[in-house]
Amino acid sequence: MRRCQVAIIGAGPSGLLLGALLHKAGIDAIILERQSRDYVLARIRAGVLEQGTVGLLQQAGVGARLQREGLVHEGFALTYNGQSLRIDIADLTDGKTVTVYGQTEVTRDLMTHRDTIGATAIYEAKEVSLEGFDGGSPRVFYSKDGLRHEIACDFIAGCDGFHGVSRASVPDEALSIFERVYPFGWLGVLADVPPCSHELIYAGHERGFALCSMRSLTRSRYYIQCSLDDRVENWSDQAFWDELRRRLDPEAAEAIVTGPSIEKSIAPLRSFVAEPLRFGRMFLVGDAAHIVPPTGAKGLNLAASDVHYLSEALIEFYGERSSAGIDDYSRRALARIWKAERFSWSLTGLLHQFDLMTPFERRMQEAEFVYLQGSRNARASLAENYVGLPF
Ligand code: RFL
Ligand code: PHB
Repeated sequence: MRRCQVAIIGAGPSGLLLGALLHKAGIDAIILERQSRDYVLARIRAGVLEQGTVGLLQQAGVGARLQREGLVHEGFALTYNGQSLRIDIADLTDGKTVTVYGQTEVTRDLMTHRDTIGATAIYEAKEVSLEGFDGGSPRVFYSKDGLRHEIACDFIAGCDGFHGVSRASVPDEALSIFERVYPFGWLGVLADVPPCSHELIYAGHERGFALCSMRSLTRSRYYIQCSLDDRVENWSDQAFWDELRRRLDPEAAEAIVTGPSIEKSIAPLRSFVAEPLRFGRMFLVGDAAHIVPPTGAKGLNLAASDVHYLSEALIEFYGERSSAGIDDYSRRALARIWKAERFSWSLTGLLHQFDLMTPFERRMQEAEFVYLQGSRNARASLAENYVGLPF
C-alpha cells in the first residue's frame, strides 16, 4: 500500500494544476488518471483563459510558454443577424484582458512540469474506487496492468470531470443537483488556416449560433450550433464552411480561409451544479462538480478558481493545522460558480436559436442586442463577466 497526503483523481487541468500548486507548497500528492497521456492530450476543448487562470498557472511555475505563445485579446465581437458590435473588454474593465491558449497546451505544460519535478501521475489507472472519505482514513483503489493497488491518504480531490467516479461515490441523498440540458449542441472544427479576424466573434443568427475562435495565428477553431441528433459524418468540410459563412457578418464571412479540418466533434450543451463540494475528506473540483455551456468560455476558468480555493485551504491545513479553509471551500467556490453559471446561461440564451421560440422571445434577444449596442453599462457588465470575476 502507498501513502500520500492528497490523492487526486483525474489528470485534466483541475487535477494537474492542483498537483502543481500542492507540490510547490511541499504537499505530497498522487494523481490517478483513467486514460493514457496521449488520449488526454488529444481532447480539443477550451481556448480562452482569464487573467486569474493565467496568474495561477504562473504561480504554479508553468507560465513560461503561455507567456511566450499565448495571444492576449483586448476585445471580441458580438454579431446579431449580420450586425457587428465590438466589446472592448480592456477599456470596459480598466485594462483587463483574456489570453487565447488552448487547453491542450495548458495540459501539456502541466504534464511536462510534473515530469520535471518528479511527482507521481499514474495513467491508465482502471476501476478507481474511493472508500472511507466519510471517516478519518480515506483509501483509493485502482487496477493497473492486471494488479489491484491501494493508496491511503488524508484527502481525496475529485478532479475527474463530469463522468468521473468521485461524484458518483457520494450517496444520492447527500447531493443536490441543479441542471439544464440545452436542446442543441456545438459542432467544432479545428483547421490549420489563419483566423478570419484577430479577435473572437460570437455570432447570433436566425440559422443558429456560430463562433470564430483560434489557437494561434495559423490555426483556427470554429463552432456552429447544431441539433442534438446531428452526426459529425453528416458534415463534410465544405458543408461546414458554407454554413459557418451564412451565419457571420459579411466582412467576417468574406475573410474565412477554408482548409481541411484536423478535428471535428459535436459537444452537447449543459448547465449543471452539484452541491455541496465537500463530503468529509473528499472534495469535488472542476467539471466533476459543475458544467457550463461553453458560450462564456468559463468551464476551464471555473475549474482553475476551484483549484485556487482548494489549494489555499489544504496549504492552510498542513501549514497552520487549521481546518477553516477546508470547512469553507464549498461555500467559497459555489459563490463564484453560480455567478459563472448565470453568465454562461444568459449568453447562451442571447445567442442561440431555440426550437419553438416565440416571436416575443426573438424580439427579446434582439432587444438585448440593441441594449448592448446603446449602453456602455450593459457592455461593461458583459465584459466584467467575460474577463472573469475576482477569486
Ligand atoms: P476534465 O478535463 O474533464 O478532466 C477530468 C479527467 O479525469 C479523468 N477521469 C478519471 N480518472 C480516473 N478515474 C476515473 N474514474 C476517471 N473518470 C474521469 C478523465 O479522463 C479526465 O482526464 O475536467 P477538469 O480538469 O475539471 O477540467 C474542466 C475543463 O476540461 C472544461 O471545463 C473545459 O474544457 C470547458 N470548456 C471551456 N472552458 C473554458 O474555460 N473556456 C473555453 O473556451 C471552453 N471551451 C469547453 C470549451 C468544453 C468543451 N467541450 C468539449 C465540453 C469548448 C468545448 C467544445
Ligand atoms: C475555443 O476556442 O474553443 C472557445 C473559445 C471561446 C468560447 C468557447 C470555446 O466561448
